Amino acid sequence: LLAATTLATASHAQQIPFNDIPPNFTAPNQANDYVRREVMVPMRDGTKLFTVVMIPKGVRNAPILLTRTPYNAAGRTRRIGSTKMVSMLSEGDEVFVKAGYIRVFQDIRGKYGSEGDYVVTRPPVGPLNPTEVDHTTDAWDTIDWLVKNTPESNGKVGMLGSSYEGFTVVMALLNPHPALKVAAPESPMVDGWMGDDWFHHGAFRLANIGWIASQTGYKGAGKSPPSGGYDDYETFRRVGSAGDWAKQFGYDQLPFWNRMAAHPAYDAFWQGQALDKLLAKNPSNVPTLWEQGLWDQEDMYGAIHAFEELQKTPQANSNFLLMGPWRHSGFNYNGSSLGVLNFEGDTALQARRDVLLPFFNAYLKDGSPAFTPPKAMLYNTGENRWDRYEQWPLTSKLTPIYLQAGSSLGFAPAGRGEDSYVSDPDKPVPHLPRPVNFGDGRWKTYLLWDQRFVDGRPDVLTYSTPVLDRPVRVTGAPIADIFAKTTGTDGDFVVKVIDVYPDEMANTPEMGGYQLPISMDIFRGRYRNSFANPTPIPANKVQEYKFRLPAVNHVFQPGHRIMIQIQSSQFPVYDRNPQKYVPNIFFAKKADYQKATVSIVHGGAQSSSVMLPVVPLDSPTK
Ligand code: PG9
Repeated sequence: LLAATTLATASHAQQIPFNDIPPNFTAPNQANDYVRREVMVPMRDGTKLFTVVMIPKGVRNAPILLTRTPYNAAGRTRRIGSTKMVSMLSEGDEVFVKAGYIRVFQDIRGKYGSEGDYVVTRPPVGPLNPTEVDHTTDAWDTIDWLVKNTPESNGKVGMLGSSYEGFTVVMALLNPHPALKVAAPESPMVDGWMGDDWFHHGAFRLANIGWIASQTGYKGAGKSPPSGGYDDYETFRRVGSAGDWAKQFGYDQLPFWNRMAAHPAYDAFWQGQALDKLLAKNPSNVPTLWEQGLWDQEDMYGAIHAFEELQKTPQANSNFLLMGPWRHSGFNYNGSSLGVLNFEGDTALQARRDVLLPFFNAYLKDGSPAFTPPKAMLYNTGENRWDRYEQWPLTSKLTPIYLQAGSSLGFAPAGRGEDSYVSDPDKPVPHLPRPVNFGDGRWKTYLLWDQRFVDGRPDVLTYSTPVLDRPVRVTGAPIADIFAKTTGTDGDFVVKVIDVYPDEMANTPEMGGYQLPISMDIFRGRYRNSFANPTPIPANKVQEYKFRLPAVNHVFQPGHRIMIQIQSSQFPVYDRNPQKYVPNIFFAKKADYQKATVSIVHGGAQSSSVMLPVVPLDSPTK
């Protein structure tokens, strides 16, 4: 008490401030190993785009690596505040930083620091874009400005980026600036209706609806409105259709939502911005590495379809495919594992270091050796190693594996039969074990989740081979060919190709019997005859539903089984089909949703199957 009194008396007497915050505090300015320039780059229409140029200190004649982003250039160039450029940029950029590249990120028009109007995946100038500017012209103008205003550069530019950032790369390729020497669209958004982000074969992806509010409700960082509950399975089920959800949360104030909801079918709105087709009509000479993950839960369609379209053009030789055992954008992070799977090292770093970097160096860094990637480099998810192919696809011949009676599966059709289930929109099949929250961390791995959580549900049909006594190798895109009837007048079909692990796995006991999906997708039945012109399904009449499944590069090992699962909902990642034909499912009424008895036909002339790209075990791989 005496000491405290003394202290208080002394401070009062001497008026020493009793305060721990000095008038100012500045950390000594440590030398950065980079120069950071933030510039507003003028576009041809006068709009200025916020651009961050990160230059390794002292560099000369350096190549430029450009990414045009809707996700905040300032943030994309400040991973952690640091004096080190390698720490300021993302993990995926490390190989380029170490190679002395200049790294540029730019906010696209209308977002974050850039001027102008924002339009979601702004279509090319034309019927869908009445202005004089798009991401083709903005990329052209940006590259032109960069090579004229970056004295440290050698005037050569490469573009790369994932997802939406991959979309802007593809747009640049529609009319590339002469200084654009090489490109890598990674999991790019290429066709939002067919298989990237918004729909898969016409089934709408509720998983992404929140993005519309957070991305188009605000110029800068946005947020989705609270959904009122943790279990998105329950909140979406209770609200009703996607249109009901949008109305409840105000999305009808958002032009992109209204535009998309007005185009549920694959009409001119979607066809007019299918970049795989547009690029193939006007293929560039820019060497391009098309990359995506084998379990890419967001943009599973764009890279491989653009690559395959370009294979049919005179520019085939300058296009290459890279598919690793990755989730969406996993190429830019540590690729040593994914969910329960462990791979042969950091597969993403291997691909960035041994393929992407030498490929870019060959066209951007003066004096670098020539480098040609494999025509198609895919991770072999059944033998845990990289396969390098000099042709793609390996085979155009597909081998049907037929559904058979007794939940069997085999390479020979069996006697005619059918298996039925009641599909109830009020009890849709979940895409993950409930509760399902899109932000619960499982979004990245739902495509490889053990499917035993739905196996055994009365509304999920499971067919499997006996235990294999020899390996079966599949490389390419399977095709689901399902013959079915329904008591409804619309309906969805989900088909999964699954590798069933042996019951006993001594090294990893918990993997015993694991049902690993290697390919799955959904098809909205109203589009069975035409994506552009949907028609009701004639009730109780067998119809054929034939659709491509995501590409695989896998070996079903001896001791494993091949399994096919079929169901008529996958919720809430996809919206529910009312199973009664309505003009626009976005605006289906609660009363439209009805149970339907679905019968899958096997054997005989209408024998349901999945046509597998079976290739010889010793198929050529470098
Ligand atoms: N392709 C991703 C995405 C787009 C739109 C909605 C949700 C996801 C992405 O750019 O992250």
